[in-house]
Amino acid sequence: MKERSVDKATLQMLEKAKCDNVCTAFERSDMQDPRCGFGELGVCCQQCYMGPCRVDPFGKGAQYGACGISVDGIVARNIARACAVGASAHSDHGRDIAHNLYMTALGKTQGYSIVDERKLFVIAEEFGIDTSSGDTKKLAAEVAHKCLEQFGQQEGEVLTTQRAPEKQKERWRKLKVMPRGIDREIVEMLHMVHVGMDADYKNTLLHAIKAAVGDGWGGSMIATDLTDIQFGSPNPVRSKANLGVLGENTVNIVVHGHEPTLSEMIVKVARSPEMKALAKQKGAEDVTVAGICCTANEILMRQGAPLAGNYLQQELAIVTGAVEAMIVDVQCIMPGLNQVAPCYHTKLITTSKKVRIPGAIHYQFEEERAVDIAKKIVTEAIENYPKRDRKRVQIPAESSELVAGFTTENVFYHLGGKFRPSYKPLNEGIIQGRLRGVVGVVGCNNTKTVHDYNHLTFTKELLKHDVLIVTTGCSAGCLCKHGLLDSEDALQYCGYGLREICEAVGIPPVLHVGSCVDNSRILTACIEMVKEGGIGTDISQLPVAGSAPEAMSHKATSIGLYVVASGITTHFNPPFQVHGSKKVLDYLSNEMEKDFGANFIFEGDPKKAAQKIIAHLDKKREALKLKPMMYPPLNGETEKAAAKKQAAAVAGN
Ligand code: NFS
Repeated sequence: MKERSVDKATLQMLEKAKCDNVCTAFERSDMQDPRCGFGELGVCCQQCYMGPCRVDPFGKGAQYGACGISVDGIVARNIARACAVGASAHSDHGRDIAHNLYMTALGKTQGYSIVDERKLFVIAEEFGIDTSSGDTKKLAAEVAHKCLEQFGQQEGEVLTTQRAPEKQKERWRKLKVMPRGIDREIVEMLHMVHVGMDADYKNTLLHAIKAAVGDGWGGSMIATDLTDIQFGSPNPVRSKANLGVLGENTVNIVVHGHEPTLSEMIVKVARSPEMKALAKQKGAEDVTVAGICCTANEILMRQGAPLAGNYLQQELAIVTGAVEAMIVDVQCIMPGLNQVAPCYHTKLITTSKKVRIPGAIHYQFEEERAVDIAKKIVTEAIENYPKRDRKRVQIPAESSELVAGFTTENVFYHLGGKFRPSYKPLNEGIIQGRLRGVVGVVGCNNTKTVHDYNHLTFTKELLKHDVLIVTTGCSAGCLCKHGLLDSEDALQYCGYGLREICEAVGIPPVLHVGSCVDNSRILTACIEMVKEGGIGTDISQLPVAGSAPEAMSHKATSIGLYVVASGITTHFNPPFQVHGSKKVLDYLSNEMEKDFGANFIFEGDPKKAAQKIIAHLDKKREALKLKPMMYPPLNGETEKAAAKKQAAAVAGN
């Protein structure tokens, strides 16, 4: 049988699914094999009803679509459309958060407050808003309004892009990829991929980048900042991850999706004495609220709520037979949940007007009635508890300890005084050769790779080579589950230099910085590294890189494009459907470096990918004339042998 996952809990639940006669994404994906080769190469065009057209990749048959579009145009347009869809999803999330904050400031929501006033003031000042009144609500309204304006802005530059280092901005202006407004660039992108529009692959790709920059430095950045303001900036917090966090004797509520507005409220309501009492009345010991996908990351970062699993585990959480309700909002929600939930007692509840699933119960979320709706949902889950069929319950034992909750502001906070984080320990570590660099490992799961294998293998390889990891999204979910966010346990995987830094600063070697919109924290952390000095005057000079080793969603396309356009070389796998066009492939994997100082690495083998990223970091170190690495990489030896080698290396230094 095909290898499915490296996660024991996942394998156990896949076995159970088989016994229970439940079909999951793993089997549905198999049923799609063999995949269409034209589609895989990106050479199938469906932009008009003369199509679908496809180009013969072997150069024998048709070389153009019916309208005359070339293969390069087709491949670029497909990527650009995917990017526009992904950027719109992230940015619409940002808009909803801004709307919630605005309504809260006007006193029109139920149960919300403004938690991080300090960040509100910092951002208000950055936006040039007069803060002298000290009136939190007034300032929140102005900040939220300013952010909402960025979506529809027609001219100028998106406000938050101004945070980028000068060189980066100059580059974007020169290439005309500086976004004017967040929505504006997405709409223009969609216009450009209409039949009979842009046929120049490079022009198409550059506009896709413009829309993507509007996402990363606009919509996503706004989502992060305003979520921090409204729900509180995260702080290091201990929790647990994997399906083992579900309770044998507790009411289990799984929240899944992305926007924290409803899930924050569900956590709050579920922890209330009223709901705990109701749970006891129904025979349960307590109520457990655990998350899947990025909702998990949001409530983990701020509330310490446990993470039940990542993208490919959403159906498997239900297969445990122990979930009373799965509540979903937006994005990455498999429609297949409605085939799995009826096999058990689980209630599937949709809450967004943008997401309805046939067969699911729909309780539409409205911020004006947020507490009431959350109470209704939690009550419904608790009342479902007596219907749990004990004979069909099997909860995997797996759950790992972790520390999450890192941000650009707090990661080196205690070293830099109360108001200013200092990136000195990080930059110094890199300069002295203790740390090779920093790599962001992010993104989804994909049935085309063995679940979690790429995230884990890639990350472990980098840790051995003294690379500090920052993580978000379902990648973070994976790394949490496998103990890499445990500040003590994870050190066994680290090279000596990285280990020293982690021990001195008191952080795990893999820093969880949040959900996928929080990739914006990785950008702002890079700004701080540039500001601190000594390792380059532009992000593209820093010894940093990115990777999405199991990418799946169109949001990942947008993320990949804005990260590379920000000067961060990025490994992306499975690759964009790009291999049908040599020119598009060459632009993304080589030429982009001339324009943006970074490029894509499309590599399927996670070990080889890690080696390529290490070579990239070393190239950056060399260009900066940094000292050679202080210690040799950890080479699969035991901890004792490693300690010996470390001592020898220190003695020889
Ligand atoms: Ni990111 Fe989050 Fe996960 Fe992928 Fe989906 S949850 S926004 S898209 S699958 S990491």
